[in-house]
Amino acid sequence: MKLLYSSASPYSAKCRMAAAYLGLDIEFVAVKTDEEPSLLIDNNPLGKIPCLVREDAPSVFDSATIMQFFNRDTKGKLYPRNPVRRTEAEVLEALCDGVTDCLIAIIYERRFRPEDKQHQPWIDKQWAKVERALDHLDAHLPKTGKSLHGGHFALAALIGYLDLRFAGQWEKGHGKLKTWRKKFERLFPDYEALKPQA
Ligand SMILES: N[C@@H](CCC(=O)N[C@@H](CS)C(=O)NCC(=O)O)C(=O)O
Repeated sequence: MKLLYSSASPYSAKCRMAAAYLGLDIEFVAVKTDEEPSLLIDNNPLGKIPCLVREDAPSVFDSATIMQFFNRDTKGKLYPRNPVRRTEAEVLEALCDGVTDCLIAIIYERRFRPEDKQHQPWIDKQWAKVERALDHLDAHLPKTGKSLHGGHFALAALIGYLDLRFAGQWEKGHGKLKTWRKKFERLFPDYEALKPQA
């Protein structure tokens, strides 16, 4: 299997970290989404990463679906079996991915629109969602024991993306999230190599 990714992509980082944690035999293939290579659009018409390309089987996207595929492929090693804990892990992942959606929307507004067409109130609305969600996460940090789950990887990918693109803008009032990142790094030493990076 091949996982199409880019090094800065937070959704890709989530899946790459999970794959490494599970010890899956997957080749990571870097792609440039802007160039729309056929390897990507033939496997995901949306032209988005991450995308898992399988031999003799349809490709799998998006990142949450890939995580569930990894979980089934490892007979349940990526999410808790207990139904209450499982729902908590999935909601945590949905929240972190949702914050990431807001951050990506801000980045794309600035990157793809000419300066005079960028709409600051819309950017501000996205940032308000980010702040609200970070406040919530800081106040409700997930428990992190020896075994990690999909929600932990989503949170670690989100923090890595904040560090990469919004350094100096997100940390104030979110000290517990910063401490959590250090704890996560100790439990998952590959974080430094796999977190979103330029
Ligand atoms: N909901 C999707 C979002 C994926 C996504 O937006 N990925 C970005 C890179 S971080 C992308 O491929 N952007 C290229 C594009 O939108 O054309 C997921 O969780 O996989």
